[in-house]
Amino acid sequence: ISPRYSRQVVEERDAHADLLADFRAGMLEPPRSLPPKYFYDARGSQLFDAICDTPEYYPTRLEADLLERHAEAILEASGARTLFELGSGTSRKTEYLLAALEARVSAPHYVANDVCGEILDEAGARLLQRFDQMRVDSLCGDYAAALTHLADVSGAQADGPRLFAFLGSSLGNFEDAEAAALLRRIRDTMNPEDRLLLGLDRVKPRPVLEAAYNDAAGVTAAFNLNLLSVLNTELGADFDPEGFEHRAPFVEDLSRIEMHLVSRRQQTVRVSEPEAVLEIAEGEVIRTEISRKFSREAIDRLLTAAGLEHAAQWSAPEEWYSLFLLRP
Ligand code: AVJ
Repeated sequence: ISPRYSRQVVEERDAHADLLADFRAGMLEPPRSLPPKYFYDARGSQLFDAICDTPEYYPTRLEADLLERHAEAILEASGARTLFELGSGTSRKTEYLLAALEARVSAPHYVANDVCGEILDEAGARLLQRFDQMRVDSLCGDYAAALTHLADVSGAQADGPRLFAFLGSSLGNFEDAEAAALLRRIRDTMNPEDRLLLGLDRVKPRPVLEAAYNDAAGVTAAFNLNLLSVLNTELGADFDPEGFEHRAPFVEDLSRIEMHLVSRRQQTVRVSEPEAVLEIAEGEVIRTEISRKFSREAIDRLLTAAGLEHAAQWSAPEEWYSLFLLRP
């Protein structure tokens, strides 16, 4: 689009090989599940963006509000010259941080990462228009691939200090051990003067949580069911989206929303790659996502496990959502 923009594919293995392996591991027999990163093809990314605009999905608005109010303080506290964001999506909320970055440095640099190339290019074009000195590099791939890439180039490129951003409570997609490993991985990629801005959704009353994942307009249901279209396209499967129902209970013991696709009937699904026939019973659940809601104790445990230390914190009223600025 411009000499100020680049996009690279950083996937270590190709995304298709990852999906094959995850499908084999999680889908061949009950209890069935898949990691949520496969939601985000072009349509899934658009649907997620539409979720953020539903009246029920509060996390985006609470986080955007915190970023709008505190972007300058965040940049000030981090001293950053570069912003590196994991799972950047449309980068809409990120614009608050980028505006504050642009006000501080003359040639700001934004490194965006997402699994969806289309959304990266769209965001890149929009950002170059708004910020006329900014350089934008897009890394298309999952978190691990982006971090590996960053570790490889960081020595050469004296771009620091950098602010790493991991927003939207995307960390909530991971169980404790995986989440701690991912944070540790981020920490290991950081230089001592770098900072991490981590956005986490917090525990709150069940009706608020459950409404956020089951909006009245059915956007979240469409997002969840779109996973079946991804599987049909990528694996040559014949899932019938009409055969499944969206559900999203808050599982209090585990302090997380679980997204489920529940089979409406006994059904047979054929898959060409890997070649498989799935016999799915009526009422059987495919777990497509976990979205953890973090208590203060859970956060402190994770940060300790990852070796990250608190530098500053900003929270929404009643601690419904928090931003943590962390040092390695
Ligand atoms: C982007 C993973 C943070 O878990 O709230 C929104 C995804 N799923 N509605 C979340 C999502 C259903 C979202 N994250």
